[in-house]
Amino acid sequence: MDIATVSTQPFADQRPGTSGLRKKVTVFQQAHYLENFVQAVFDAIPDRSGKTLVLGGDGRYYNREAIQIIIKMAVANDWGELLIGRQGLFSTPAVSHVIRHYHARGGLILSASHNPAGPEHDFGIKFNGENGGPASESLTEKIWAGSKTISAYRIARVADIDLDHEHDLQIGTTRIRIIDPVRDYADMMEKLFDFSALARLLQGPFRMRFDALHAITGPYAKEVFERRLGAPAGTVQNAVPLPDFGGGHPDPNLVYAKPLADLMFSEQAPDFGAASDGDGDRNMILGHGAFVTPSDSLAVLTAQARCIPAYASGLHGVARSMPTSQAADVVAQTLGIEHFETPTGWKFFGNLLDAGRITFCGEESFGTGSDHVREKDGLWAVLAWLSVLAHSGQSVREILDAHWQRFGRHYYTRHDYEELPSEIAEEMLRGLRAQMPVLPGQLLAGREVQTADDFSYTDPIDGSVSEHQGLRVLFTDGARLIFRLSGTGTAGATLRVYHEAYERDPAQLQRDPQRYLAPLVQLGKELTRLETLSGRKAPTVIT
Ligand code: G16
Repeated sequence: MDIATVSTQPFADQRPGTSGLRKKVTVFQQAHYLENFVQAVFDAIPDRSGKTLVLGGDGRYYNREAIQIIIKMAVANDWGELLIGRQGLFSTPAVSHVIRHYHARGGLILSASHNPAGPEHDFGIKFNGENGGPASESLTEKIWAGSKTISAYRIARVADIDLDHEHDLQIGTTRIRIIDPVRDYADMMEKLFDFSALARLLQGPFRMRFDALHAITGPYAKEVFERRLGAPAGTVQNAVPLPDFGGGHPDPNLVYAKPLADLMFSEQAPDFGAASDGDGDRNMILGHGAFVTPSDSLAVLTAQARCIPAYASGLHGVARSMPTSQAADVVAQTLGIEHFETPTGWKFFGNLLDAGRITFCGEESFGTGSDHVREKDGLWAVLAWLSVLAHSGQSVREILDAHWQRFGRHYYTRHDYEELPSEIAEEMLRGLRAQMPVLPGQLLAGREVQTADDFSYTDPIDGSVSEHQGLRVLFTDGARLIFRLSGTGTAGATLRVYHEAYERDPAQLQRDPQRYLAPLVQLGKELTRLETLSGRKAPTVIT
């Protein structure tokens, strides 16, 4: 077999962000760009020889081309076996499961998550390790360092392989298996949840709508909800993954999944609505006239875990990312289990999950999951909610109301300002940071500031420290105002401002979050001099 060593030059922009390397497709299409990054990943895993690598993506534009390149590079870099999803498809949680199930050394996931797809839009790649989770901070740094000094990559000069049928083949010393991307994952769901109870629910008068947004969860949701659980045909909408996601933005929130949101707030609403994102790890949960914030979703599932067979014996603990509301903490304190606050990024949950310190974890960015894999898992969250509904016989609205009555409500909203010039976004944060020493003790937006800091995290398992994870203004009444720049955008800078306030008064639990939080929203704009510096009067997206 002809293995070529190709000379190359480093690219300066291959530092992975919150979740791998995400760039415009046109950036990835530059000669050697993908190859350099893949070689940097392989070089960071010196023990790869003879081991198994899982490979697949969310089906977006450039998925197939990238997979063919990676196959040839994996062969040239001594991988012993490749497990590839048929048609090059895998959801992110399915890759995490397949890595664990087949004891692979890791996996490469091709996705830019919820970002739009197509020749003018986004592509991405990330490496997950043998625990099934995103590469650690230290491995990520190693990959980045390698990308800055790379001078050559290795690639086998062989023909493209057939990705469309399940089959096995051998190239050199590498065995290649094209496998069903759905079966193993669906089997796992069947073990975690009571499928008989869920089938009774979905085959009765109960109606649900799942919107796959033309992205990867379509085949998974069809298999789980319609085929295995017997929900009526049509329960899953937009179920065929398209290379451009149908021209949409597969981000399951009230803005980008608007048709579903409109349906759920209409007279014709089914009992339950849900959506997932481009690569299947995010989720949005809706009831008739009810939207469950991701922070509340984590708290409700933590409180109701006994409704799900796999978790009926109790949870070890729960973790949330720092900007996620503190709703789950209140539940954990009541249940007497540990709770943790990590930086943004699923990778930070990995050590806690591996050490058995937590069972559930979640993020405000529409991510919820458990120790069954090491990624957030959209369909898992939907099945978890269905389990709660089936067990309680209550509606989503009733469950939320009862939860707030018992634990209080954490009003919450995130405002995103997308595609800001980077220097303007940096200036806003610099200005805020400069004021922080004098904020404690001040009365702002009717609340007293307790502390103001830049969040730093010490991993309780390995002691590693991650600094500069977001600016926080914390108030004495538990309210919080948080500012950070997104690590997943591909154009300019995205400023995220997170607003949260805790309400215990039973008469104040049904307020509109935007109105309730308006003083904090205004304060956030003032502290960053947002309008003056950016000229923006309103956020691009509110979640
Ligand atoms: C990724 C990470 C999440 C993170 C989210 C938003 O999600 O896996 O942990 O919360 O990005 O990150 P940021 O606020 O930096 O944009 P996904 O679904 O995009 O892979």
